[in-house]
Amino acid sequence: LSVSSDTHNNSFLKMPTIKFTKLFINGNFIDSISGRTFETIDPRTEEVIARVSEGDREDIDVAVAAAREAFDRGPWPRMAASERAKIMMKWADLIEENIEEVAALDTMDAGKLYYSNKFGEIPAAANLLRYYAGAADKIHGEVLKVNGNFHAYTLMEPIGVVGHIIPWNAPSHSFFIKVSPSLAAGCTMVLKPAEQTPLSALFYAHLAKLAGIPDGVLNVVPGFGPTAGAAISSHMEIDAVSFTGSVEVGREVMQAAARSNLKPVSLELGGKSPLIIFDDADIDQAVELAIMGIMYNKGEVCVGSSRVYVQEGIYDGFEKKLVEKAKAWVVGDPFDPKSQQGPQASKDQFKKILSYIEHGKKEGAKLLTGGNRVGDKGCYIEPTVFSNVKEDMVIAQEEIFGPVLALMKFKTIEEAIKSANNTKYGLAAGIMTNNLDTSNTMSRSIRAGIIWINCYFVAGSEVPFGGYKMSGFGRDLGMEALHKYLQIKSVVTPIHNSPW
Ligand code: TXE
Repeated sequence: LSVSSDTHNNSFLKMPTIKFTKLFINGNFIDSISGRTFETIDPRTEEVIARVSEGDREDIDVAVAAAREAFDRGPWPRMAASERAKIMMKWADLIEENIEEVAALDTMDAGKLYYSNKFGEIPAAANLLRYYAGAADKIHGEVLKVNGNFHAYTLMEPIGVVGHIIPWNAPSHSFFIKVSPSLAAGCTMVLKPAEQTPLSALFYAHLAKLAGIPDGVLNVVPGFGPTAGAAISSHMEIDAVSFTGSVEVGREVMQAAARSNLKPVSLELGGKSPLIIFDDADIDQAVELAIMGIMYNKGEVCVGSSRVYVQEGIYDGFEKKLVEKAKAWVVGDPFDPKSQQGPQASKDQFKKILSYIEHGKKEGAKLLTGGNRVGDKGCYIEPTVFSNVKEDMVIAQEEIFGPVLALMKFKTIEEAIKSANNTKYGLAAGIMTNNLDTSNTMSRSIRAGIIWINCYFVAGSEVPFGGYKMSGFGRDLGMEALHKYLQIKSVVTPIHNSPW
């Protein structure tokens, strides 16, 4: 393990002042009705960055009323789709003009690498706006020929007021994954960022106003899950909910939706994704992908390759190189360009990961490297690799959401398929082989929403993303995501004197 020498020395960057800490409702930044605020903490130092207004049920009511008004009577759903697109494009440009500030906010709030925010996640988030802006004026129904002297057509209408509940591991990307397609569809919305990472969402709200998004269309209400979050999923005036987070809360969101107005729900939940490396794979490339697959964003990635299966012929060589690579992985201040891994996003997540590591040791897995906290300040954890992991161990079954890799060996393709599917989750999987038959068989046999062959993490606005099994249902990204925010209306009418 390498520790960056510049840990906590941010002299090379100017920290942004925090400008937006209030609820954004109906185009204004306002205090919460209760007047309460909560702290958002910097996981590099465990110090308070800012106090943020705490939205609760009554603030969600006000935000929903604004979104309802903007949907029922406002210009957004009625505007020419190309006009909506223009405003979305302008918003995307403003994000890029302010990229350093917003990248720094996510680094301070979530411990994410600054340069990865600046050159990766946030440009990708801006491009989501552009992708869906391009789709806005291509949303249309069909004309249908029916029996008798009738014809029918379908209209694709926006579903209405949408509730978005998002997590803390990718605050910018998850914000735009939800907001962009729903805006393009003509919906209005209330979004609750995670309580750990409210800052970039509020900054984006400010930019939305500058871009010309009409008041009431986008409302951002920071707050806690059981209060503000639950108020969204149970609200009678919210027409659909899109959620990304844990399985436990996904279940609660679905129950609340069922008990209230039966609003449709889409859930993007966790994963325990396998990376399966066959004997014919290039070992160096495989090691590279295995490390990136789990250590990227300190393992706080729903598609992280937390289970790595290696075929027996190359296992020993792979294990040796993997451990060398994990030991050389640089943990340090996420503002430092030399750092490859910053702190976990919160103290709770940090503790959860360390307790899984202890569990792994007790279960009898062999700790090859890592396993400890780095330093005595901040939420830093060593890149950790376990071998001798058995399929039924907790560390092979539960989502750890940290830099912890479980390494396993397999002999045959049948065994690899069985192991890959031996989980309640089904979000992603990676396969490394040069054999076409092997990759075809594997990609069809694994029950997961995305399969990467000889690559990992490669995604884009265009590629639908979501889970099988308990990783949830519904798809974010791609044209597929638009359908979560649209309803089909069929219209049937007589047609007289039709020649055919
Ligand atoms: O998630 P929660 P947590 C997994 C990951 C992580 C674990 C716990 O394994 O370690 O979940 O993280 C809001 N009604 N993922 O506890 O609680 C909450 O305020 C409505 C995977 O942070 O699910 C936040 O905005 N909303 C994942 C959001 O739900 C509620 C990303 C997610 O928080 C609520 C994050 C309620 N009753 C965690 N309770 C992924 N799929 O990428 C909480 N929330």
